[in-house]
Amino acid sequence: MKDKILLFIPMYNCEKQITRVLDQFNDEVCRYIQEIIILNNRSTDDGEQVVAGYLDTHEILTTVKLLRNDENYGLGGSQKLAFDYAVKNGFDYVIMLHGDDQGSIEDLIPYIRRGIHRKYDCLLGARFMNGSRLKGYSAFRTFGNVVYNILFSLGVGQRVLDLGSGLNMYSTAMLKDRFYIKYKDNLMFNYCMILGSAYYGHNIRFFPICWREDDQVSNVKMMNQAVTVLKLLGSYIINKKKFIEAEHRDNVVEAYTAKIIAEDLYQE
Ligand SMILES: Nc1nc2c(ncn2[C@@H]2O[C@H](COP(=O)(O)OP(=O)(O)O)[C@@H](O)[C@H]2O)c(=O)[nH]1
Ligand SMILES: [Mg+2]
Repeated sequence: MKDKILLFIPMYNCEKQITRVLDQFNDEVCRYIQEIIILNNRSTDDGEQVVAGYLDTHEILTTVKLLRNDENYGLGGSQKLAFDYAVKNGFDYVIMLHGDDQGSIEDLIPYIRRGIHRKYDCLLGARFMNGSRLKGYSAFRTFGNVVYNILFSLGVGQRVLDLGSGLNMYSTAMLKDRFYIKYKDNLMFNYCMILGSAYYGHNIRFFPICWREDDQVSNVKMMNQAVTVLKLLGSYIINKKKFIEAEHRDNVVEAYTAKIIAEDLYQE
């Protein structure tokens, strides 16, 4: 039976890049994806109008919905919202592709075509492994990432090849108990996911991706984040159970909710 796959695009202030991301959904890619949701995390630019205009003028051969978060929940909060949506609507898998056009869905399609996703709890895009292609990343930044991957690998006792790229695929079976709900809502959500997955023994497969930085603006404050991430890893190593049970959010959100702004339903 065909898998039901949701793809979500977290969007925050990337009006310049979002149409390039949507252009990636050609007919071949759409064969594997039942629905795309674009989650506008309350952008302050015109991203939402750009997406609505795109949907009016382009035909994408799958259902596409544009949603607006009721509050800015951060990137992690947006992921939680999308995970809930996937579970609630009976999807088997959920894919995240960042809205600022740094990665390509094409890197994942061959794995889906060959059914490799069914053998793992999650497929995580990796920017720093054999076969990955980086464009516009400084040597310093690459080095820093590789060092962190090594530290995390040592900390969790298994190989970690990326702490959080913008292209991942999860089985909803892994997500349905919402083990991640208390993890950070910001850009550090995926670091927590890696630690959580190691704790629960999820079956992770990293796959090489291409990742580009041309006209994107990263919101990662590198030095600040580097220290926070180390503390996160440290607290996990010191007491894993405590880390897993702890509340990591600065601001506890009761429910992550969004409204539908536009939808294009597709009937096969
Ligand atoms: N920074 C940031 N990005 C968000 C948020 N919500 C969704 N995103 C999206 O998450 C992705 C990653 O953010 P970005 O700042 O580019 O981080 P980086 O590419 O990992 O350095 C982009 O596609 C953003 O559009 C948010 O609240 N803050
Ligand atoms: Mg980015």
